[in-house]
Amino acid sequence: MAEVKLFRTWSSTFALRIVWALEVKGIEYDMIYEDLSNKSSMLLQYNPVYKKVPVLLHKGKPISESFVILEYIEETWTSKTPSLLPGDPYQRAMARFWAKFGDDKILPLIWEAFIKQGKDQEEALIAAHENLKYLEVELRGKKFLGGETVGFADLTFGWLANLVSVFEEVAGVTLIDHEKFPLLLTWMKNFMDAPKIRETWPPRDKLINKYRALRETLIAKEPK
Ligand SMILES: N[C@@H](CCC(=O)N[C@@H](CS)C(=O)NCC(=O)O)C(=O)O
Repeated sequence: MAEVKLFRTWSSTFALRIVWALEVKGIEYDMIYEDLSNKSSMLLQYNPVYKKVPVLLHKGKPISESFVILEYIEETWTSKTPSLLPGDPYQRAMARFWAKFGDDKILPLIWEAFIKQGKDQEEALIAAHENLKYLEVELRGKKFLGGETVGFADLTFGWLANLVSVFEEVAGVTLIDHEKFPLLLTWMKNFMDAPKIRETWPPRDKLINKYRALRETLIAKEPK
């Protein structure tokens, strides 16, 4: 039995955070692909609280929630480089702060802007842009949020680098404007070009089909 197993789906960006961390650090692992419409008894056993992917199984012990798993990887494989978190406690706190900010204040708004139409979509976009401005400022003078190499916060924002253009194509709107967010756009490119990132993304046409179907379903359910 492999020492490390990752329960994921083909498209979960939360699970991709863990794929990237394991890949950039060169930690060997097996992947177990879940079908979330028919969750395996193993997933339910290992993550009874949330019943979600990702779950990392290390020496038979399960860990869930992507931020928690990233920290576990960092603390367990201490000799594996690059470090995801900096040595300085304040900088570590900042990396965690930006990661949490992304999941609390950016991800839900970009999602809303993707699945809504008309006024609701416009409002979500305005709110998303207000928050993205903080990220734009944070990226001044930096290649990655983690400095010269991809770090904890970069991995948690990784979904932006690829999914934004998928969402833009499906919804037919510009989510991230090149003029307003030049540093963020450069970060997206740097992230995609970083070792192990591009090749681990699911195929674009498959993502387009998945998110097109999902958006159509969600819009059809909206009250008219
Ligand atoms: N906060 C969780 C979110 C994980 C999550 O939402 N996973 C989704 C797939 S992208 C899932 O497993 N959903 C199954 C469900 O909600 O039943 C994390 O960071 O790991």
